[in-house]
Amino acid sequence: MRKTLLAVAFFVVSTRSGLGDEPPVQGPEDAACRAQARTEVFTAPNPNHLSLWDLGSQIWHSCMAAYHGAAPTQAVRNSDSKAPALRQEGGSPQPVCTSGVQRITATSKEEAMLTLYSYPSLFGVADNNGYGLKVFAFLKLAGLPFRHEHIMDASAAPRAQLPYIVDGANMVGDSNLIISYLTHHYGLTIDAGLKPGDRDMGHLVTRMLDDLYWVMSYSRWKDERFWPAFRDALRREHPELSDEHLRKAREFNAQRYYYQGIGRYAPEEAYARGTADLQVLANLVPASGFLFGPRPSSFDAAIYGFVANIYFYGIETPLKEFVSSHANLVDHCKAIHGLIG
Ligand SMILES: N[C@@H](CCC(=O)N[C@@H](CS)C(=O)NCC(=O)O)C(=O)O
Repeated sequence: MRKTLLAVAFFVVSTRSGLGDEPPVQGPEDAACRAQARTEVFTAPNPNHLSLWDLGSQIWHSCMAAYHGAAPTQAVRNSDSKAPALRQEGGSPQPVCTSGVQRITATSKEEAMLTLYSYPSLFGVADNNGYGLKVFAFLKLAGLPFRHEHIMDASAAPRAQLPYIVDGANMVGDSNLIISYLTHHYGLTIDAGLKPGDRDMGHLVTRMLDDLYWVMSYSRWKDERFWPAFRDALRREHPELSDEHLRKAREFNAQRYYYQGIGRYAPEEAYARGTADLQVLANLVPASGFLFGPRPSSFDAAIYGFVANIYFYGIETPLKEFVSSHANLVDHCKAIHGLIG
């Protein structure tokens, strides 16, 4: 019992403050593996019924072993994109850790710098995808210098999804894991003042935005009323996109929506889902300041990632109509936009 409490305390303390009584972080691998253990400990298979502490330690140890025992990896250029692809010598692409951080070797000084790989900009926002814009805003708000590479081919990314970062020898995918990695790796204090309840609420808001993503994406690619305006904006700002490219992307998205489920909703049903999420945001975001006070946290970056991708678009979807008619959401969006501009 005492052990379980200690284990929970370890994860709670370390997740809450990034400091607590945890021993000092011993390097990037240690930071990354701690982040991985925290992320996975509540969901990892546990056939031997280990305590949270032991399970967390096991995840940490196998992550560290993967770093130290794995064959050397090297980054190679993907001929179709500017993104580095991961290749393990003598074999097919293979991540060192199944989630969290992968180890690569930067091939140039440029690649050694923290680099965000994400989708292209649109309508004046730095990434037309909410997840990538979240990370972009986070990096700006946290004041970390980085390079931004806009790409469209996600095949080189961990899990083949954008965004991802390359930071020296580390490659991390998934917007939330990226934020967690950067916070621990660089000792960032952007969320240091948050209370435990703020972090829980922030987590729920983040997951709700993951759901809003689908409705937002549906409004662009699937709803026949808005697709032409979205297509034309993409073509205008990114003339390199061919008709064939767009046709394939639309087809691919239609499949994703179908299997995720949103594709089986009639437009008005889908927007009812999206505006219900936005209503919760409108209830939570204060009339001035940020979600948890006068200074923005990583959760404000997450809100911005999705709301800016609705508000700044010259496409009058029901989602945009909702945001535009809520002054607190508009002011929040403009405030973050101003801070990171
Ligand atoms: N959980 C991920 C989600 C990222 C995501 O859904 N990325 C999509 C955006 S469209 C993607 O890159 N999809 C490419 C594909 O599935 O091929 C995060 O938070 O970063």
